[in-house]
Amino acid sequence: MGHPAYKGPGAWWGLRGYRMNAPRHPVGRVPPPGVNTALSSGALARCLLGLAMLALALGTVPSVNGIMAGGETALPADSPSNRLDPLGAASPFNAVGALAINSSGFNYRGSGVALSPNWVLTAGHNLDFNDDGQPDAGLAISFNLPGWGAYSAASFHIHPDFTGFGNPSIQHDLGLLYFAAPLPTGLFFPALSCELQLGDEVVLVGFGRSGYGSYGYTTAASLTDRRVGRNVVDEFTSDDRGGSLAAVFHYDFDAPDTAGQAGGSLGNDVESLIAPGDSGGPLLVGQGAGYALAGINTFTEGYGGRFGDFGGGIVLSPHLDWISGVTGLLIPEPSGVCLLAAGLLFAFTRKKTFL
Ligand SMILES: [Ca+2]
Ligand SMILES: [Ca+2]
Repeated sequence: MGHPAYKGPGAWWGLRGYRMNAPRHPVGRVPPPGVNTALSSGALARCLLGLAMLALALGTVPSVNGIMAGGETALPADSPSNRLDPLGAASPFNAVGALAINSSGFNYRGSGVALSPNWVLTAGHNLDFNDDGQPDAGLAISFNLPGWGAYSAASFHIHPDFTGFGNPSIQHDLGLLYFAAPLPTGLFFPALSCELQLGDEVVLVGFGRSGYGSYGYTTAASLTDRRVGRNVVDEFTSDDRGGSLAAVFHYDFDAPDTAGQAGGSLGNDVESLIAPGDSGGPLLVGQGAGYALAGINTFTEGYGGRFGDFGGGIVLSPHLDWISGVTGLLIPEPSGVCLLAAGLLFAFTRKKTFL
């Protein structure tokens, strides 16, 4: 169920008290599994790319389901494999890649989204494992795009107001990766000029762990398994440096028996929560035939991916100037135009799934 709407700057602390027993986790710091399947590519991917481009042109972007699956025995039936995006290079989410991160000799997994041929946006904490708010010395990251390949980042940039995760704040948790050699042609970069609103139905994309809302994680994070899910924005926390700008978004992982209720589940095979390894992945809203980037997923609160846990991340619109300043990308002023388009898109595509 949705928790109470955000009522002002003081509500954040009440919220923290309410969740005092629910540990907050960055969702990028997971060791890799022992074996990583090689990325696939080739004729099938090119064929699927053509189909996806046709689908985009016709306004029929496939609707797909979540990262954490629903209840194991609830209906509609669901599973982690049901939440996979199998389209590889042809996916409308083909700009969302997995991060293979090495810092101080340890390997981690995360997610990120390409903004342009040379820039990828992710969570700041994916670049900062000693929590000092700065990219770690000797950091090495490859960006893995299913159906395309792996690409090595040349340099790293963390938002200047990021303190290190929870050290003391989780806000401004954004990082940029620069690629000296361009990423492949054909990526569907998300639009950046969208203002996130309470109640928005959002799409979550990432390469993190999956499992069942009934009892938690059952799969590892990977460089190949991109999953896509949905939820509804329940609440914002305002900027902890002052002002009223929405800085952090929150949503809850509703159990299937709340489907149809106000603030309840979007359906057992739709409602989702992010999980370890999804950190840095995008929070998207529909915009026309594509998607706009409205936030970056950075944390969960709760008990290991179960119903009743919370997810959240960084609202992007206050940071577009920073992104533009670092990358040189020209970004239009945010507008609410995408929201109407989102409603139309979701109404049009709700019955379609990848599988
Ligand atoms: Ca650091
Ligand atoms: Ca929810």
